[in-house]
Amino acid sequence: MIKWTTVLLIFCGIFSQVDAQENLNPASPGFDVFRADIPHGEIDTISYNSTTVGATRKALIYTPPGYSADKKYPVLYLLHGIGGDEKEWLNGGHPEVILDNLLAEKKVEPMIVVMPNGRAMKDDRATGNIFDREKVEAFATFEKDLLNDLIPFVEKNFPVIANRESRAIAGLSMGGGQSLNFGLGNLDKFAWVGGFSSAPNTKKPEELVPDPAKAKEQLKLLWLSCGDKDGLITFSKRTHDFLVSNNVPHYYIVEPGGGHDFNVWKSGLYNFAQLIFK
Ligand code: FER
Repeated sequence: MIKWTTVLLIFCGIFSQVDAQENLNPASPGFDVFRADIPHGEIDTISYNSTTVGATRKALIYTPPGYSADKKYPVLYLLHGIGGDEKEWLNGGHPEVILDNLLAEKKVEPMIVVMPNGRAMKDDRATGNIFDREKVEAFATFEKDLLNDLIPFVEKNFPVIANRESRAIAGLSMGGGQSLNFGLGNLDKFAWVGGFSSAPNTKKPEELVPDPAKAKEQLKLLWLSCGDKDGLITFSKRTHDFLVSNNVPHYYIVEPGGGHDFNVWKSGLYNFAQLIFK
């Protein structure tokens, strides 16, 4: 199963890539299985003061094996979906396993991964009706929390390289929409942008990429992926079509048989992580 998905992924990757960027690496079987024989990173909880929300907010942070305050790291901001919170990636996707494994094979740069809560409101738990208007709006408000509160906190308290080439943003579903909206809307802040199964919160292409020439010049990577059985694929497809028409290089990976689930999101992270910060 994994093998066929991998083979198809590579073909999709090669043929959907506009302009020359490196081809995808196949997902080795076991890419998401914990290995006891390699060094492991750490997951911690951080708390930061959000002037945007007027509250102390929590995020998870992954520091890679060999982490040292004497080194400097790039940072990936990794965002969750509508039913999730800062723990969704950890519980559902185990990014620490995927990244530890990739690092052991020297396939990624050592990086810090920050997993915030993208529902920027006082009660940011995924309880009650997760589709409530104010909860959905809080996913848009998170742009301010991220740019004005969380990123400055991370850059003050961790040994990170604070420039656009060393900042990436990616996410799943609502977090995919946020990543495209915030990443493409703030090209001075992010050079690496990825949306996995991006949700209806994704801005319309003309708003998302108002200046295709500038996006082309500034972006180091733009990644869109989605399962072909995912009802939300129209949001990735329309973005892809616009990018093709406007000559903005990007990956558009359609996963055969893929649903709206962590199989697609883990393989998205696996491939995206290997392309960034290089
Ligand atoms: C919607 C359908 C799906 C929507 C959001 C989602 C805001 C998000 C799904 C997810 O994050 O998994 O109509 O509207």
